[in-house]
Amino acid sequence: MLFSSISIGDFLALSSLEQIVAKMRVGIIGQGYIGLPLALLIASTGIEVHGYDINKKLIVNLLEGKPPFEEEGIGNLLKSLLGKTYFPTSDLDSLDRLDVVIIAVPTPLSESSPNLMFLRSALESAAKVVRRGGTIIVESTLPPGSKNKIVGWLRELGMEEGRDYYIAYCPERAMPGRLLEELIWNTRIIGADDEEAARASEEIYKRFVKGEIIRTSFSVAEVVKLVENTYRDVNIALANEVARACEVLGVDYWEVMRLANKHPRVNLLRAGVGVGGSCLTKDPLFLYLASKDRGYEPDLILYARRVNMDGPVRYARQVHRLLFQTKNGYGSRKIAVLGVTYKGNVNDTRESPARDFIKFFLRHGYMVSVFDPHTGETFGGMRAEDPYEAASGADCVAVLADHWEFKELILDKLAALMTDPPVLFDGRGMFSREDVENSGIIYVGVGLPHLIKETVVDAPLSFYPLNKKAI
Ligand code: SAJ
Repeated sequence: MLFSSISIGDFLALSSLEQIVAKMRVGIIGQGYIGLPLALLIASTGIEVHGYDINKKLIVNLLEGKPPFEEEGIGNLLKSLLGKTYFPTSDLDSLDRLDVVIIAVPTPLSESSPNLMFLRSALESAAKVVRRGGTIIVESTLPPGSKNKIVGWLRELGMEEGRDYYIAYCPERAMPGRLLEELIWNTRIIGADDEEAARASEEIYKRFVKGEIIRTSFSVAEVVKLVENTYRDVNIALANEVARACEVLGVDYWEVMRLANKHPRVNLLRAGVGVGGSCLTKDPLFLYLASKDRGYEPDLILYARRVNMDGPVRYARQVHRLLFQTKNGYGSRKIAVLGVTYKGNVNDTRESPARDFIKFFLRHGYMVSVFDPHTGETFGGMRAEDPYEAASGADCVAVLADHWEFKELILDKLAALMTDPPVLFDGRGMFSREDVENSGIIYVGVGLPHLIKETVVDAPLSFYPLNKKAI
């Protein structure tokens, strides 16, 4: 029987399958960006959910009703379910005989290969707490061909697939900033090679997923997950390449994008200073590396990654050259960076392009002041309390994340605070040229015509006379 931890007595006492499912006990290993929202959504359907994480501080905060990140709806859901159906814990020994254990831990890329260390240790934990014949569901992103590895690791612990446990791969596909909404509404892929694993997974997801639920094999699900982010990364790289072409052609990419997208089969994405986040920066490489290992090198994927990775240093160097040109070498050597998260309206700074952009300027003796309304991270720059404090005395304000708050910037006020002539670098195509130029600011940025004269292409990186006060 599917949920054999329920006794016959319980079974008879329950009047409907609904209640049987509600009696299930689920454990989720990893209470981060995916594990926590997922745990709360499942708990909101009446199922008992144990959210396990090795990070004790995170669990202490969750027990106090404090989520570790900013995401709409999570705080309220946590407060309403805590201690009722949702139980955070860092004590694995307090858990046992769970019907389903879901794994949502990071699978990063370390030194050009997928690092499955956290996954392996999560599987070892899952093996201890799943009931015999229960199901382990992996939500973490996997490189293709992971199932054999997983089954092999569990075999080393004396567990046989189909006897001691069943396994499914149901990759998460939700975007930070819209996690709850996307976990509910996106199509959910269930990758399982046997009926038991597919059925147990479906029982869980169908309780809160309002999108389609589609079954496929474990290995197809692995590639589907990777190809989604590869598709996005390659398309952003195309936007970035076209934007760079526009810059040297003296044409505005944003107008090109708007007009080209009037074509019914064209959808150019937004160009930007770089691509960050924990997913697009590694998933395409998982796909590339797995294919390369088996004899085919999908070079387009690698090239797109390279284009998206070059952005921060490429644009930092351009800003430096422009300042060399516009300030005749006598600027304040201070840059203000607004927005350091990997994208707008989130507080996540993982793999953010802002990091390399800021490091470039720090390395070359600039003072970098940073303001971000969503995070205290500065990547080594000096934290400012508001955008005007950051801009005060700066040669250039660089906007790197498209937070809504930056739409409200008072450009005249910024201009008055900066060295002359003030420069705004728009890394996300956020502002209107007219508004910026009407405030007397030199407007440069991704996809905007180059203003750098050929003669300053080789602007020395340590050109400015060192201004000790500014450093
Ligand atoms: N970006 C651009 N131009 C665009 C869109 C995004 O430069 O037009 C940049 C963003 O600024 C950011 C990066 O790309 O730096 C990634 O942002 P994102 O919003 O495209 O994606 P993520 O990483 O937040 O979430 C992605 C999503 N994948 C797809 O949309 C295909 C999400 O659905 C996945 O679940 C998630 O990765 C994941 O966990 O894999």
